Amino acid sequence: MNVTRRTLLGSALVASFVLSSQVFAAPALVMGFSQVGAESEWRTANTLSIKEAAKSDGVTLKFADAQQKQENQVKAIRSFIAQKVDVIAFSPVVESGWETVLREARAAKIPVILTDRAVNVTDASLYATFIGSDFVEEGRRAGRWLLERARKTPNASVNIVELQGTVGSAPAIDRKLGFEQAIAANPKLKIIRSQTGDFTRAKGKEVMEAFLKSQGKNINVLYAHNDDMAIGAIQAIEEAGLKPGVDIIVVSIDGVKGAFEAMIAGKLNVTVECNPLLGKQLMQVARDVVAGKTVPKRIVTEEGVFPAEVAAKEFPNRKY
Ligand code: GYE
Repeated sequence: MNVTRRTLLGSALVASFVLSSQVFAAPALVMGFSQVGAESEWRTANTLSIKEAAKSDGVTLKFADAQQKQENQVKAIRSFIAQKVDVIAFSPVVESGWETVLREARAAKIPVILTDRAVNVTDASLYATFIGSDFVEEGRRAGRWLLERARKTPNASVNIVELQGTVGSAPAIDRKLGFEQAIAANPKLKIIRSQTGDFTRAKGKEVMEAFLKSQGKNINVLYAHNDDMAIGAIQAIEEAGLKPGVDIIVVSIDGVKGAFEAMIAGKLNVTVECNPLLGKQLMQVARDVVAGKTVPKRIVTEEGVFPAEVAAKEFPNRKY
C-alpha cells in the first residue's frame, strides 16, 4: 500500500469513526443553573466550583446570576423549562415562594436539584434532592465556641450584636436559630441588636457602624452569619477606634481565605466552616437523577470549626 492510499484509508476510518460516535454517543447533559448572585467570597468559590465541574464532566451548563433577587431566579427557571434542559439546579435566594415554578418544572418533566440553600415547600417531591450544609449546626457551632470562651469570665455579661444574612434565606434563618439554641445554656450571653447585612461586606460595615453608634462600648461580641459581613464590620470597628478580635470578639461562618487572613492578623476570633465546593457532587447527582436512579433526598456537606489559634497552620490547606 503506498503512502497516499494509506493516508486516504486512515482518514476514511477517522471520518467514519467521528460519524458513528456522533450517532451513537449519548448527548451531553444540559443543566440550567440559577445562582443566587455574587454577594460573597463563598459565592464566588461556589460558582467557580460548579463551572469547573460542569466543564470537566462534559455537562453543558446554562448559568444565570440572579443578583440576589427571587424574581430573577423564577425567570431563569422558566427560561430553562422553555429551553427543555435535562435538569435544573438552583440555590434559592430565599426559602419560600417556590411552589408554582417548581410545579411548572414538574409538569415539563424536568427534575430539580437544590444546592446550598433549602426551600420551604409542603410537597417535598417537587425537588429530587438537596445538597448542602446543615446551617442550624453551623449556628450551634458558633454558639458553642462562644459559650466555651465565656467560661473564662463567668460573672461578666456578654452583649452580642448579630449581623444576619439575607432576610428569608435558609442560612440566615438557620444560623440564627442554631446560635440562639446554643447560647441559651448561659443566660449571661445576650443578643442586644440583630439586623441583616445581606451577606455583603459593604452592608456588614454599614450596619456595624450603626450598632457602634447606638451601643458603643456596650458591645462585647459580634456574631456575623458570614465572613464577608464580619470583614466589613471589622473595618467599622477599627474606624471607631476599637480593636476587633480584642475589644470586640468576632465570630463568623464560611471559612473563606479572607477570614483566615483576618484571623492571622488577630482581628477575627473564629470561623465555622461552610464548604462551597459542591460542583463535583452536583454533576454526579444530576447524572443519576436524569438516569432515573434513586438518590438520597438530603446530601449533607462535612465541615469543621477553625479558631484563630490554628489559622496560620491551616491557611496553606484552604481551597477557597
Ligand atoms: O454562607 C454566604 C453566602 O448560602 C451558604 O451565602 C450560603 C451563604 C454563605 O452569601 O457567604
